[in-house]
Amino acid sequence: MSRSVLTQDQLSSFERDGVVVLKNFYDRENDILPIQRGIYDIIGQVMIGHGVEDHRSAFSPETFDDGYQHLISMNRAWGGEIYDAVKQIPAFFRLVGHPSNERIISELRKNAVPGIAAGGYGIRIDNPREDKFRAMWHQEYPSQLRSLDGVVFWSPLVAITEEIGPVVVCPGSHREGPLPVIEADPDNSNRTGTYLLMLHREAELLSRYSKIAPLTGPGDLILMDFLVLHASGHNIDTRSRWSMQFRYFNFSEPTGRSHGWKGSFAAGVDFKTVHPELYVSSK
Ligand SMILES: O=C(O)CCC(=O)C(=O)O
Ligand SMILES: [Fe+2]
Repeated sequence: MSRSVLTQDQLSSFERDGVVVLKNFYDRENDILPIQRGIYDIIGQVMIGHGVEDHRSAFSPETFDDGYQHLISMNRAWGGEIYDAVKQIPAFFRLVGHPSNERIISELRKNAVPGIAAGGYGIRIDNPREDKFRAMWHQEYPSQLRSLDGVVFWSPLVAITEEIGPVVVCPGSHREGPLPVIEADPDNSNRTGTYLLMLHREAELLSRYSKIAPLTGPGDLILMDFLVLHASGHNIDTRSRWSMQFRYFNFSEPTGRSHGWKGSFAAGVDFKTVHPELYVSSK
């Protein structure tokens, strides 16, 4: 039999905590650097597109996002253009489809038939002190669906410090099973779709768990169970926090199979039509 990707320790941590951090999992030179270069090139193209002079130094993996803060200070919508563009970088697709990712699912989920969640991959750009797109406390399942036992792959492109705002996770909370959600009042929020979902009885739930906020860097990988509670940190740095996420699921998990592996908001589906029992109306 070929060697496992995950150690026995990592497997049992994931089972116990619903989260595990794999240091230096991807190859910085071959897997990560081409993605950073792709972002650098796209920032250059957006500059050309909007007639902004490019005074950047040559590409380096440490400063691949140079010029981005300047662009969004001129026009925040150009940041949205970059956000939509960078998830189409071929090297990013190669990382999403990296053979080790599929192996991870097979090792974590017995008899899995692995799938990549369509529309469930992208590169977050969390800008300093911007709240609109910050993820509130959530389980992944309602906003992704596909299968109950999916796994979030989370891997940064910059050094994740306390200031830039690591993702925060409640180890062990996946054992709650799927939890009901409510929707924040859209009239009193600038959020839409999945960003409106909030856990029902959030404070009481969170009071029962400790929190971890792992400091990671390019090449590291955090795996999160689709049911573990997690939230975005607050970026109080001056640089944007660039991080990649994609989701694998399991075609052989009965709940997902019974709804035909439907996707959620990103697939144009309102999750409460699939799981009305997980929705608590606040009206
Ligand atoms: O990176 C973040 O701030 C949130 C990440 C998250 O919720 C996810 O990757 O599923
Ligand atoms: Fe999430």
